[in-house]
Amino acid sequence: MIPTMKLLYQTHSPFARKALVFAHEAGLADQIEVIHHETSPTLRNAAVYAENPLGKVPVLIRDGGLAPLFDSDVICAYLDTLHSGRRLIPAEGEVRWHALRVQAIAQGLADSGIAYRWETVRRPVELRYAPLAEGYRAKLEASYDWLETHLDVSALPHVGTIAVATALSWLEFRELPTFRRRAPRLSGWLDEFSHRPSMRATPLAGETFDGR
Ligand SMILES: N[C@@H](CCC(=O)N[C@@H](CS)C(=O)NCC(=O)O)C(=O)O
Repeated sequence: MIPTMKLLYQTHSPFARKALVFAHEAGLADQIEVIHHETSPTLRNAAVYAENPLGKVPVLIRDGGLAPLFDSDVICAYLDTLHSGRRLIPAEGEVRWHALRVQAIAQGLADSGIAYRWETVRRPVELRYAPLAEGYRAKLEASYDWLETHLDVSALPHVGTIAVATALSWLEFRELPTFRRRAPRLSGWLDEFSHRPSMRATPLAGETFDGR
């Protein structure tokens, strides 16, 4: 199939991978050309800014002059309208609110992990603020505990579990505070989920460039 969409992507972005795993799970991956971009708030990527004023990936570029879509939540919601299979974002009922709440936790995990990395490795040493790093560590750990209790580990994949799997695997890839010891049920679920073809097709790789 000739791709009709382009995904501005990054091989080490949890958010970009979430959108691409979602596309695989929805059976749409062959309609998407994936284009790697490096992004950082300290190193402007003009091609990404041209499509998204936040300068962030992922961005979905659609054929026919339709507006580019961002962020990963919006891209997933759009992709879910393009296939005739089981909805990956449940349309109604408590399952919908559960999936969206789990997605929100996953977004927060990735955001907190990025913030933690700024305070521990990305900023110049003299600008790092340890109490802020500890504050983000607390958010990560509380979210691991929440997922250990609340994640529907036996459910079929949905936007929330896709987002959690891509966030957790990125946190582990970057060697951020671990969930393994405090959340064994979550760990077992992630190991299982990571065998899915959608996860195997989208390995994490690469370093962040902040321009220094
Ligand atoms: N809420 C956005 C977050 C996207 C995001 O933070 N992407 C990172 C890569 S992991 C980025 O491009 N950052 C560049 C920047 O902050 O300027 C989403 O879900 O897509």
